[in-house]
Amino acid sequence: MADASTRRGWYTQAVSIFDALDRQRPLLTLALTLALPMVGSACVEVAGEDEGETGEAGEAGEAGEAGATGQVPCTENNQCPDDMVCVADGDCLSPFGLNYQVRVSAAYVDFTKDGGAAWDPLGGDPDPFWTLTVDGVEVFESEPVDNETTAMWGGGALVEIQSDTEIGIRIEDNDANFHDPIESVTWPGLPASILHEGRYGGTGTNAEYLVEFILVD
Ligand SMILES: [Ca+2]
Ligand SMILES: [Ca+2]
Repeated sequence: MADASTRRGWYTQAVSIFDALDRQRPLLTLALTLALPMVGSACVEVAGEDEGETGEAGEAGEAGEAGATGQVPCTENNQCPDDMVCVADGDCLSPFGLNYQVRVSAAYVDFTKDGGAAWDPLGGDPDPFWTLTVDGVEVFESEPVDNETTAMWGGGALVEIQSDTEIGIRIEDNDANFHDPIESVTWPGLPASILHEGRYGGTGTNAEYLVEFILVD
């Protein structure tokens, strides 16, 4: 079909295309360099899927865990095992025997009491405040937030929490005579996982609320 001169023609054309590519090599190199991060991450994902079934990939995972226990300095709790916290010098430690700023940071109270009655005798929204007890002793009472179903607080109390420290939280509607209970929770000893998370989200019949445990060390 094609005689020798036509083949030579193709050859010459091919050579000139390669020459052109060669001249553009710096540009191609630049383009590849820019594309590499994307290509790289795609490769990692594919490799993970492929090697996930092999034993060796599993061992690599264990090595990562070992690093998180202390060899690699941590900067936040979620770099530590689920029952540990990250302290200021970068070590993952037991969460107990350390100081925490404890507070209810938010409460979202229902518009009425459980059963449908208004929070106040003459109607009106609740006036939430919260108290903290440690081993049965009240150590902190927040300011009330007047006539709001959504309340937020800063501050709180500094508490050294041991594994058997009893922590109690009570959220109430501030009233002249009798404070209507909103929600309460008591831990005979806080689970390490809550201190690791640094927070506890509660849901009751009258409100949802968030308790924070902020490590201070
Ligand atoms: Ca009330
Ligand atoms: Ca009120």
